[in-house]
Amino acid sequence: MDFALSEDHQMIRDMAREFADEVLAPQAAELEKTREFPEETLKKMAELGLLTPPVPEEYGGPGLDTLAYAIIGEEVARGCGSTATILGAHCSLCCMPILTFGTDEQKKKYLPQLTSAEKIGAFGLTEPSAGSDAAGIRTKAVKDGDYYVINGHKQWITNGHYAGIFVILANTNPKAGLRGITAFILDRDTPGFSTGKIEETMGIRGSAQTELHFEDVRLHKDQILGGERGLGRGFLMAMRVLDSGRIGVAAASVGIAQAALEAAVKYSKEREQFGSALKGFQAIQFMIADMSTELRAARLMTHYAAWAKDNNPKCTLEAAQAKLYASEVVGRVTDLALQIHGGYGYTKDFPLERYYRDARIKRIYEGTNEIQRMVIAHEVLRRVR
Ligand code: COS
Repeated sequence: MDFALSEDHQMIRDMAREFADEVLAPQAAELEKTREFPEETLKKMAELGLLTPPVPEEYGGPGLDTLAYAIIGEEVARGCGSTATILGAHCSLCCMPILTFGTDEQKKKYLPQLTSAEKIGAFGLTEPSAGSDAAGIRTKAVKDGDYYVINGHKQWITNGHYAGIFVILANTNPKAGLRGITAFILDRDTPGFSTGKIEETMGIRGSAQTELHFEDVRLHKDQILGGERGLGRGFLMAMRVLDSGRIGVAAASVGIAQAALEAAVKYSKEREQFGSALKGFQAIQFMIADMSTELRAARLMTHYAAWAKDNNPKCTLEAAQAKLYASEVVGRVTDLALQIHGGYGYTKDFPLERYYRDARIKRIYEGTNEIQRMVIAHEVLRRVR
């Protein structure tokens, strides 16, 4: 068993790290202050292959494996938590369903626009009545000849305000339960489609979560993800998409935790109290020891889940465990790093309070940690005899 990253993976990490240090970290505080969408940054990321790592070259992506995507996700989040959230919604939740389930025509039409950042992607599942209960979707798609007429609302949709391409879920057959849910691809300029207010969130404020509204939106049957064979398969597609998306959440958690640990170590060497640098106090050393140990475990679990995704047909258990653990670790690590900074950590003069706020969403989105525990228990009870 070799735990070392391959030369290729190291090169990818170094390139992503340099980009995060030079471009993302310096603008992270300003990005959440202005809440201006970082269009230029995303274009640069697209040029470097950082925006859609797993999309094959034939569609304009770099065609990397899931481990490379996790490494990139970590480095991006280490620089800027908001940009990592934008990346996850664009790549994991919009590109990946199109790549995994789309017809050849859909892939050829939509993926090049997404890999080049000509258009940004979003994923519309969550509704007032459907969050943890993903099958509770009320947005309806009623067949009318070759078209489906869509009415309903979505909420908390990351990138929704700026995206040009959406993968959305709607109910095509309410009597069929979760087998009546269908995924569609929607172009932003489709008549009847609009977006609502941007949420005032606690963290990841450089990204935007928005409402989506559908009023008699007519989508041709060719817009069903996967074509007519995709009819009624939307719930299962969403579950698969979320499985791999959760590896991205784990990676971003590791990235924010890494940034917090580095800041705490640096500060502990600079700050003096009682005539000595903080790093000399055992109370501080124990905090650093715990942060570093948990961070290593979270990174290993994330890399393992990425490996599982590339090597097994199903990575539900590995992804849920990585997401659950890494998102809890980033909560503890940012809390301790802030504590080491004392009052300074509580101010906007240091990035700690932003790391702390950005970390909190990780236990909530792409499936709350309570849902992860349900998924994990279900898989363990199924697998262990
Ligand atoms: N991969 C493939 N199939 C899956 C799956 C997965 N990860 N998870 C569930 N399924 C299948 C099940 O095998 C089952 O199929 P059968 O009916 O053939 O047995 C079907 O889907 C229904 O599964 P289940 O009965 O477990 O569905 P539930 O409605 O009870 O809910 C959970 C399942 C809770 C796991 C699901 O609703 C979920 O993940 N919710 C969280 C959604 C979420 O992350 N929301 C955040 C917003 S999206 S960014």
